[in-house]
Formats: sequence, structure tokens, C-alpha cells
Amino acid sequence: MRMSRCKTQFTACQPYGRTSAIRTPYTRNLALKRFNALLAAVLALALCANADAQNPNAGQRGNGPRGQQGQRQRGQRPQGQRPQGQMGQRPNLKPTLFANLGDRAYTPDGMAIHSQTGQLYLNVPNFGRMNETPDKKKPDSAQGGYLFAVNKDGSFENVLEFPILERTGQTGPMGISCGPDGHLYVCDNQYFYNKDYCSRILRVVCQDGKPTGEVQVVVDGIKLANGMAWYGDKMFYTDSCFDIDSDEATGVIGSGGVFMFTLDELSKAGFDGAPAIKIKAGPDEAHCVAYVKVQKLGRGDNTGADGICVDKDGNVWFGNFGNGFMYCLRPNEKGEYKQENVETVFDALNQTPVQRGPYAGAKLECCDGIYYDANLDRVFINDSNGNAIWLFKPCAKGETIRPTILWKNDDTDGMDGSLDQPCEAVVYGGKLVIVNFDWPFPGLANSKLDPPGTLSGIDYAEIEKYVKRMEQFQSRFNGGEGRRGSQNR
Ligand SMILES: [Ca+2]
Ligand SMILES: [Ca+2]
Ligand SMILES: [Ca+2]
Repeated sequence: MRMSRCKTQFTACQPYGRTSAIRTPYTRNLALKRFNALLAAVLALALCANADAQNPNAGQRGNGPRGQQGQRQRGQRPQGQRPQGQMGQRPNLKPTLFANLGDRAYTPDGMAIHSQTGQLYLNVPNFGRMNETPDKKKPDSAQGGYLFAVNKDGSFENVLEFPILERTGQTGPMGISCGPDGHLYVCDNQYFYNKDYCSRILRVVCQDGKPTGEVQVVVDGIKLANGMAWYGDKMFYTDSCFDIDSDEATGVIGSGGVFMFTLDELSKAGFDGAPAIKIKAGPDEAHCVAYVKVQKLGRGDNTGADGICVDKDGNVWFGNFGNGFMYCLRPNEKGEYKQENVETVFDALNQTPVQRGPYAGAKLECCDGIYYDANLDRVFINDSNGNAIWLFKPCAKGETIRPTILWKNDDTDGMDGSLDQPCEAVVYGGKLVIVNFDWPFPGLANSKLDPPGTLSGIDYAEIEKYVKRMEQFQSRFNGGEGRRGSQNR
């Protein structure tokens, strides 16, 4: 299609008049090549402006000072002076408010779509409410945290309050994923209350795709249970904080890992009062399939493996919260997941910042929840640090990824749908639905906890448009999203 249009234009415009005198197949090819090179350059200009800016409302972004009259960074163009190019309208990636979760849900986190009903479930650990009490524990009304069923129109219902762990008087439901047995599995993060291996994996028992109200403990002895993803009969979760001494010489300040349990194993725990599987989290534990360290970067956050997802080929992708390093764990030829197959696919210490556009200078230095969308074959990264969503195409073995920024905004209260410390994402109801954690600590773009909790939504059709344009751009320059180490070039 594209080729035939070029040919038509070439014949009609005769851009290289002198070649028309002696028209041999060679000169025709040469002229065509030149014309295609010219066309590619024009398209590149148009798309560079676009791929870097990616944001039709660049001047209206966020609540911060960098508006149209604000301080534009080097390389930015004012809205309206950017070439439109030949690739159609720029996608509108500005998030809008998907749900206002009300005053009882300060700090939402993980999401899962139930495989039988298509219903979206959202965990609300409510860590933000720890700020209200002198002992840093959530008040009575919020100790267990909640499970919300969220509808496609943004309405929601509180379907259960998680039972508390007696030892801490609290529960912290974070990552959640629907098992092949139709039950929901949940990471209960107790690390903020007690660092002594108190975190657990819980089963929210479901019948006909709906929670019955019963919650069972299936794994116990975790440090900081964080993200979760099922793939077939295997459940993977991340533990973000193993005990490790900081080493100034090497810059290693933290570590975490990925654990795997089969459905068979888990099915023997929890039901009919059966005890939980007891582990002691760490790199040597038998279920630990990946162990990675955290190199000091930026704010010096030592939190390790956090976001996790599995692509259509069974490759496990995960990233460090503390520094944004991304990893891939591919199954071996026997379908086993082993530490020796962990690859670093994104080296955040040695990354090239975004080169131009409104996000010029931005770096990926934090990976909270990640989400794999099989339709677009892309992984979405929640950058809690930078109030941004990045995405990348899974790369082949031995290659590295090139995350690009889908959206980024300045500090905000989130009420207009802007990102307010994004932590998890899922495709639902025609949107990329993004959870805003909004529980800041020094150094993040998000400076203030400002309830109510919010979910943001970016139109999925616009994201498809964006990905298609990126693909056209990449194919013209043979860049291949998986082949280079920098972003948004
Ligand atoms: Ca997380
Ligand atoms: Ca905020
Ligand atoms: Ca907020």
C-alpha cells in the first residue's frame, strides 16, 4: 500500500527530472530509492516530533509549571508548530478520571480481571491511612484493607474486608491475580508493620466467579509480598525486600526475587483448614526462581523486585522498584524457570534519557506494577517515581528493551484523571485503567497524599494508534524496539 503510493507520487511529481531523460531500470531504482529516502526523512521528522511528544496536549499537561507559557525544555516545540506528518492524527493519550474511589480508599494497589466473569477486582490496602495514627497502623475502620469490584463505568462495590493477621493487627492486600481454579490470589504485604517474614499469599475463595467472603492463607513466611501473575498452572509473585547488608563499594543496597508455586502445591493449602505452605523467603528458598540485587540509583531506594507479568510465550518480566532495572526470566526447554536464565533487559544505570519532546531528560528509574497486553504485545510499566507510564515490546533472548513514555505528568491530586503515583495497570472497558497509589515519600513526583483515591483511564484505541505509529516509525528505520538501549530517540 505504502509502496504503491510512493510510486504514484514519484511518477506524478518527477522529483528528479534529469533521470527522466534516460530511464533505465537502474536509474529508476536509484531515483525511487532517493525519493523513498527523502520521504522517510520527512516522515521521520513528523514522527520524531510525535514519538517524543506523543502527547497532543503537551502544553496542557499536569498541574505543574510547565504549561504553554512555562519553561519549555530544550527541543520542545510549542503546540501547533509541530509537523502533523503523513501518519494521521496524533493519538490523544491524556488520562481521564476512571473512578473516584471515595474517602475510604486512600491507597489502592493491585488489580485482576476474573477469568470467568470479566469483572475487575481492585485491592485497597489503605496504607495511606497509617499516616493518621501515632503507631503507624491503620485505624480500626481500615485495618484489613478492602477488595472492590470495579465496573466498566467506574462504579464499584466493596465486596470484602480482608481479615487481619493477629500478630500485626493489619493486612496489606497488594498484587492480585486470578488462578486457573477460579479463585483470586493476593499478596498480603505485612512488611510495613513487621519485617520478620510476616507477609503471606491469600486465597479469596470464589464461587461462580464471585468472592464468597472466605479468605484463606496459602503461603506464609514472605518478606514483602508485592506483585503477582499466574501463567497456566504456575503462580509467580515478587518479594521486594530480602535481608541484605548495603555494600558501598559495589553500590548494592537491596535485593528481591521471584517465587513460583504450582496450582497442585497451592491446592493442598488453605482449603478445609489445611495449613499454609511455610517458607522462609530468601534466594536459597526452593521456590525462589529469580534473585536480583538493587544497585543504588537516584533516591537510593533499596526496594527490589516489584512489578511482574508473563507474556504469551511464558516469559516472566519483572522490575525493581528502587532503580527501574528490568529483567526477563525465560523458561528453559523443559519449561522450567531457573535463576541461570534471568537476563537483565534494561540497565537503568546506563540508560540514555529521553532525547527530545516534552519528556526530554526523563529516565526510567522505578518499576512498580507492570502489565502485559497480548493484543498489542506490549508491557506497560508504572513509574511511581516519575508519575509516568512507559511501555516496551518484549525482546528476544539476548536483546534489550527500549521503553518509551506513553504519558507523564507533574505533581497532581489526581482528581482530573492525571497520574498520582501510578502503581498498577490493566486493560478494561476500552481503557488502560491505571491505579494511583498516592502514598508519597521524599523524592517522588507525587508530593502529597490527597484522598480520595483515584483510578485513571487512557483510551485503549488511542494507545493502539500510538503503538501502530511507533511500529511504522521503527520499520522505516529498522530500529526494532527491542534492539537499542535508549528511549524515545
Ligand atoms: Ca507494586
Ligand atoms: Ca497526590
Ligand atoms: Ca490523590
